[in-house]
This record gives sequence, C-alpha cells and structure tokens, in this order.
Amino acid sequence: MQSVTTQIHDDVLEILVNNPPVNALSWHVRQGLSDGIEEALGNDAVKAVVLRCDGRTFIAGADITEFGKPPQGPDFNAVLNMFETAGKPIVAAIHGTALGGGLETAMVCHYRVAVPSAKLGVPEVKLGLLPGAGGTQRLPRIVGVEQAAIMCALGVPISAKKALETGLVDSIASEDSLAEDAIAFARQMIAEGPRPSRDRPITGDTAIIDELKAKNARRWKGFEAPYANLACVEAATRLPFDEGMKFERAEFTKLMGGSQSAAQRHMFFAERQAAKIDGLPKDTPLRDIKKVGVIGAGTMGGGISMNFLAAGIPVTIVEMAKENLDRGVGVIRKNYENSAKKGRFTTEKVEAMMGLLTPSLSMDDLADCDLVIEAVYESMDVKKEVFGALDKIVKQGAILASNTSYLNVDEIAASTSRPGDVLGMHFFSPANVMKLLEVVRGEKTADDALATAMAIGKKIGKVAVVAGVCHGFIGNRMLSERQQPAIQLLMEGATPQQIDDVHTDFGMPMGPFQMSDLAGLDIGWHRDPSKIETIREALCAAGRFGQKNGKGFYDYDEKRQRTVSEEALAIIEDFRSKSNLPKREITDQEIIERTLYPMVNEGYKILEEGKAQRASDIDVVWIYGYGWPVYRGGPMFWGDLEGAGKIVEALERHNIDVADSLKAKA
Ligand code: T1G
Repeated sequence: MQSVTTQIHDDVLEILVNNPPVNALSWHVRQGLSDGIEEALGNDAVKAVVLRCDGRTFIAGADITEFGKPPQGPDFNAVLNMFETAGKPIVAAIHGTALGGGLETAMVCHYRVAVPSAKLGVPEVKLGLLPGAGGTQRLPRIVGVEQAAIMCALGVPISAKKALETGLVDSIASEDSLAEDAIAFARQMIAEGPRPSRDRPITGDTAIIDELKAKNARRWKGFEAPYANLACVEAATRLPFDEGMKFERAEFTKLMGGSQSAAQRHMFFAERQAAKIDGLPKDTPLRDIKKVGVIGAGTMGGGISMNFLAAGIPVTIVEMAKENLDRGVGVIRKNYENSAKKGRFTTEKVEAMMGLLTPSLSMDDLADCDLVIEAVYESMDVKKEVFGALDKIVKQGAILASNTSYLNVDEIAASTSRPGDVLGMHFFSPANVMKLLEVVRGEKTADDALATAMAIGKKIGKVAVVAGVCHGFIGNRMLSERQQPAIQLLMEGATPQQIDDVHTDFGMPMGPFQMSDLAGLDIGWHRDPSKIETIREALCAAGRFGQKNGKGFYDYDEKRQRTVSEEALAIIEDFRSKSNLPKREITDQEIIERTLYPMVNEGYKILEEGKAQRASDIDVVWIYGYGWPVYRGGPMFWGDLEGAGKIVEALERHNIDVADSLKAKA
C-alpha cells in the first residue's frame, strides 16, 4: 500500500499521506515525501505544492515504534530541508492533530492552512524528548519566543484559532473543503513564492524561560526534557539557524539516549496497552450504560459520581440517612464550583452536571440502572448485604460493581444470583481526580461485563487496568510490601523523615509516612490507648491521627505543611527501645532495597499468579494510582533498569523470599 501518493491539479501538485492510524512519519512516509517533493520540483508545470493527509489526522509525529531500532529510509531532517529550500511555495493542509514531527513537517512548508477543529503541538516533552527536527528552532521564528517556549516545555497542543492568532497558521479552511481551500490558497501564494521559516526573524523576550522554570519547578522536579526544550528555544534566540540546529540535535540525542525518554515512551504504549483485554475479541459487544447508580455519598461515592456526571451520564446516588445524602450532594456541588472558579467548568456546565444527579434514600430507585457501583463501608458483611439487595432490585443485564479496595470480589459475587454481572471497580481517592481505575475481574465475571467496565472507565477519563482477585489487587498489594518494611526500618533506627526523603528524592510525591498521615493513622485502630502493640497504636494512643488532626508521624500547620515532630520521634524511640532491637545507622541504599525492591518482587508474584495481564499494566497502576515518577517508567520498567541480578542479591541479603520468575530472570 502506497503510504504517499501525488496528484496534479493544474498547476498545483498535491502530496497525499495515508499511513493509518495517525499518519506517523514511518520510513516509507519519509521516502514518499522525498519522492513527492522531487516530482514537484522536476515538473515545470507545477507552480505550488500542497501537503495533505488522508484519514483522521495530519501527521501526528515520528513513528515512535521505530525508536531504538536501526534507522531505515531517508533521514528526517534531510527530507524536511528539501521542503524548506524548495523553489516553489508549499502549503500544509492541516486537520486532526499536527503533532511533533507532524508539526515540524508543517513548519518546513512555507504556509499552513488548518480546519477549525485542528490542533497543533509539540508533545515530545511528554515522551522525555524535544522536537528534534528543527521544531525548537523554527517555532520561535514563526510564533515568537514566548509561545514557542510554552509549547515546547509544556507539550500542550493549541487550537487552530490560537494558531491563527500566533501566526502558526495562515488561513482557516472550512471543515469539509480542506483540500480545495488549500489548493486555492497555494495558488494565491504562487506570486508570493516560498517563505522558509529558517529565514524569519525571532521576536519576543526570553524572560519567559525563567518564568516557566520558576512556575513549574515542583512539577518538573527530576525531569530533564522540559529544561532541554527551553535550552533549545533559548539557543534559537542567540545562534544562527544552522548552529541552533546543531545545538538542538545534541540535546535531542542526549535525551533519546537517556533512560527518562525510554521510560516515558514505554509509558505511552503501556497506557494504551492497558485498555486491551488479552483473549477478548476487540469487537466484544458492550452493554449500553445510560444510567449509573452509586451507593454511598461519602468521599468515594461522591467522587465516583462526579466522574460520570462530568461525562454527561446521569447518576442516582443513594444513602441511608438524609443528612449524609444532603452532605454528600453538597460536597459534589462545592467541588464542581471550586473547579469552575479555576476555570475548569462553566457555571452552566456545573448546573448541567448537578441536573444529572438524582439523590435518593432508597435502593429501589436503582432498579433501572445499567451500572451500579457500591462504595459503602469496607466490610464484607455490609457488601454482601448490599449486593444481596441489589440482586433483587436491579434489572437483569445491569453490571454490579464494588469499589472495594481489597476485599474478595468472588465472595461478593456469590451473594448474588448473577456473578457474571459482578466485578470490582476500584477508584483511587480522590476518585474525581486520580486517573487510575482497577477493574477487578471475578472468577465468573462475564467478558462483556468486563469489556464494558473497561470502556466506561476510559469514557469517564480514567486509565483502566484489569486486576485479578487477590488481597489489594495490584496497587495496594504492592503498597503493603513497601509499608511493612518501612515500619521495620523505624524499629531498627531510621526516622520517618529519612525514609520519606529517600522516596521523594526518588521522585514519589510522598513517602510511606507522609502517606500514612494523609490516609489517617487511626483507620482500623481499636481505640484502646492502653493496648499498644505497634508504632501506629503508640501514636494513636497519644492522639496523633495524622493530617486530620494536625499531628501524626509529623506535625502539620493549617496549610497541612509538615514539620518533624519531636513528640512523634520520642514515641517511636520509646516504643523501639522496648523491643530490644539494636539501633543502627541505616543507609539510603538499604531503604531503597527494603522498600522499593520488595514492590518489584511482589509485581513478579502478581504476574506469576495471573493477577495482572502484563508487567506494563503494573507500571500503569503505579504511575496513575500513586504518582510513581513517569520518567522512571513504573516499578517493573525501573526494576529492569536496576537489573534483576542486583535486586535478587539484595532481597536475599535481607532474607526476603524472591519470586521464582524474578530469580529466573536474574
Ligand atoms: N507513533 C506510532 N504510533 C502511534 C503514534 C506515534 N507517534 N501516535 C499514536 N500511535 C498509535 C497508538 O499507539 C495507537 O495504536 C493508535 O496510534 C491510536 O493512538 C522527531 C521525535 C495522535 C493524539 O507524541 O498523542 O515526533 O493501540 O490510541 O487517543 O520531533 O495517539 O491502536 O495499536 O492514542 O485518538 C510526537 C503521540 C512523536 C503524538 C491520537 N508525537 N500520539 O490519540 O489514539 S515524537 C506524539 C498521540 C516526534 C520528532 C519527535 C495520540 C493522538 P493502537 P491513540 P487517540
């Protein structure tokens, strides 16, 4: 199949790219572009050129699947130079998303025409890269330093309208006549002639570069690519074009050869792979979800409801007590209004979403729901009671989901006459913010129910991952492998601060003890201050419940900023000394080996037991559920970088039993 064809329209030659699904710049596309421009230049009857794409979008970038493989076909920059230095005007006709190498290709065309719905951007920074085919050198010459710096460093595409305002696009075509409009525009440019971006002067102030660094310092902590992007844009303002291109190439090569880009490219595909259910035909029929029921209007129930309302799906939310129901609905409205204040929603959208919410005090109102999600108290007895009731109330064919974070979904399913319709939908708190959704597949869960839950997860903006039934599924099961040793390290002389710092230096948003304080130390506490068998019970006995009452492992001010607590350290030391465990200096490396390596080890066990479909799913869980730094690619990807041999040696040295498959890999 020819991925690039040409067609002559009187005096305009049209180069048409057709390389599904997103017209990526695979080697045969580069070859076709090169042949196409040569044909245009070799034919005197041709006075102008249009570059357009078939299918859903203009070129959406280099072909990421080619990265790291031996180069094939013509060099990308060489092809781009043929376009930019062509003696005839070239017009890029843009629809869909002109991204990365796609926008770079559009920028070596002399003019750009786009339909109103088009988006244009350089998202390479999200792959740990930078636009390595002149993007950082041409963009400032077309849109100015400020706009170029923002686009390269943040990687967020802009609309065709914004592109017209900033000069990235010269004319807006109509949605259904892009081809004709582009050819007409090209004819108009014959008199103008070519306009190479490289010859255009750079305008704008480089102050934006330090502003972006200051504004994004927290978010970019540990990342290399944003800074490399800004360095290249800055270089464009002070170096001649060819020097700037060399500077960009050097920076691109550094990033491409580094582990961060490998990790972020791994995550690009891992996120998409997670949506696939092995062994299930891609076209498995889905159940139609027109109406959702949520049981429980607490933090989780309210957050879960918000996801569906924001996607335009009506929700009936049920509580037993009126004051809890009213409070829950009030919290939903307040959250939406806060988002509206930040510009995320219009007030009309808030009213529309609230209009889709039906509060109720009776589960009978769930009878006609297509999906019911239970988010009640984490007790198996309560869950069984609720599902038993749902079984009698809700219409046949509805999916009955539990938001349990670790209870056995098969046991819950057994309390109904329809286990095929039962599964877990484990949201992460706050459910309206965290992107991860673990869809727990029960022994008897029907394939179409599972596929429907995965699809609805995507529809409400989640990254859904299939998990098997086991204690804690994927994420929390690995989390407990980190929390236990962290407590044990306290018993041997480490401090909460030291352990948390190792994790935040690693790139986690918070360490084990900050996380415990956030969740609350008193969760599951027996409330008997005289009974102290663990450090947590010792802290609870002293009234230290975590962020919620301003003191836990740390002290917290009203802005929830933490400081080291001498009282907490004294309580820990007092408890520790009674255990007769010798106190010793503990290195940061030992903390990594005893808290992060066991997580990788548990990931291997999860795969051995078939509780996750693939290692990259486990990476997706940790990046979207717990904030594992994306530039490290998730626990399993990072474990590969660390090396199985090194991990096995350390685990054995710490008397931790190693997963067979991990040992085999070493
Ligand atoms: N290369 C290869 N495959 C790609 C691809 C790409 N650039 N983009 C998407 N795919 C595949 C994807 O894996 C999926 O495959 C299918 O296309 C549909 O994608 C030199 C070095 C374009 C906004 O970063 O942002 O240019 O799962 O599910 O939600 O400077 O894809 O169906 O088998 O995401 O409608 C820069 C990445 C590359 C854009 C469409 N470009 N792509 O979203 O569909 S680096 C990007 C996207 C570069 C140069 C540098 C999105 C999309 P499958 P999808 P979508």
